[in-house]
Amino acid sequence: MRLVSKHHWHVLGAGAIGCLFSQHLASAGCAVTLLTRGQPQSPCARIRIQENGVTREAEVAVAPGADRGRAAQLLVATKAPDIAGALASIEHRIDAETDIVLAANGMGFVEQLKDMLPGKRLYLCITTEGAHRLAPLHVCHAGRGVTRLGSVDGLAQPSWFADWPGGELQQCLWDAHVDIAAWDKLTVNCAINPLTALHQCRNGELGSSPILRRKVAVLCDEIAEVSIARGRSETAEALRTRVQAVIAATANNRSSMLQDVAAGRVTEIDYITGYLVREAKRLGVNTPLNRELLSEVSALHG
Ligand code: KPL
Repeated sequence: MRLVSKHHWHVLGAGAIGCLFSQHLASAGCAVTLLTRGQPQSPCARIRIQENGVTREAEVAVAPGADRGRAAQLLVATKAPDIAGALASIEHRIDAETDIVLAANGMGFVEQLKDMLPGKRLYLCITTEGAHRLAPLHVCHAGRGVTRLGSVDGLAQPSWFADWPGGELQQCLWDAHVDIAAWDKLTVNCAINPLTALHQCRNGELGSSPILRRKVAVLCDEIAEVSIARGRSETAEALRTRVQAVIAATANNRSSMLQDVAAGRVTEIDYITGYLVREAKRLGVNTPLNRELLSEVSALHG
């Protein structure tokens, strides 16, 4: 049986990951409040998570972000380009004791937030749980993964971490080097997401189409060179193997970037390939195919 926690989580972003974690935390005994941009229709809502024909549900509170009331534990599950705006809209709820947990894809937003909210305690949540939205507050939990939480400043594990492991998050751990996990996830996203968005294909096609498989290999060569320049020891061959394993494990997925493009939303390209290309430039590494994909995907929502 899980221990009842007294932590109250405020959540920004009711997409697939926001709903998945909100339902999980509510089932663990936490109070959960979804913060909305406008006035919600009702002060509470039911989140439904579907997995292999079984539905898990949880009742959560819903409140306008603009209302008063401090957020002690704040989970930010918006897309990377929306984080700064979402946090600015609820700045009045954030104080010196607020712990901000960022669960977006990509990198580069931590630096932005350090300027915007100096001295605030920031944490990353790097997850490979597979989830997509079926309808508002209704999510398909399509694949189990690993969730790593850690402080961007190397702070010790906080008491609220106890809310996370267990239940449906079977592999959830505290990671003192979560920045490495973030980079490793970014490298996989760089190799998969832009190609699937441009070729409008499921992840599996990057393994089955010889032309796309070749492009993935070239991307991995470039990405591994940047990783090595940053001090990571993973070879291009090891990265190719890791990426092909993710492609095989998520063959039926439509990547998050493909879903954004299909829905006409701004993509996270600037925080994924854009971040890699900026790092490559800083370190003097040439990444022509990544640069090409960056400009092609950026042009889709130019
Ligand atoms: O993280 C993903 C994404 O779509 O953003 C992958 C691993 C590529 C799975 O689709």
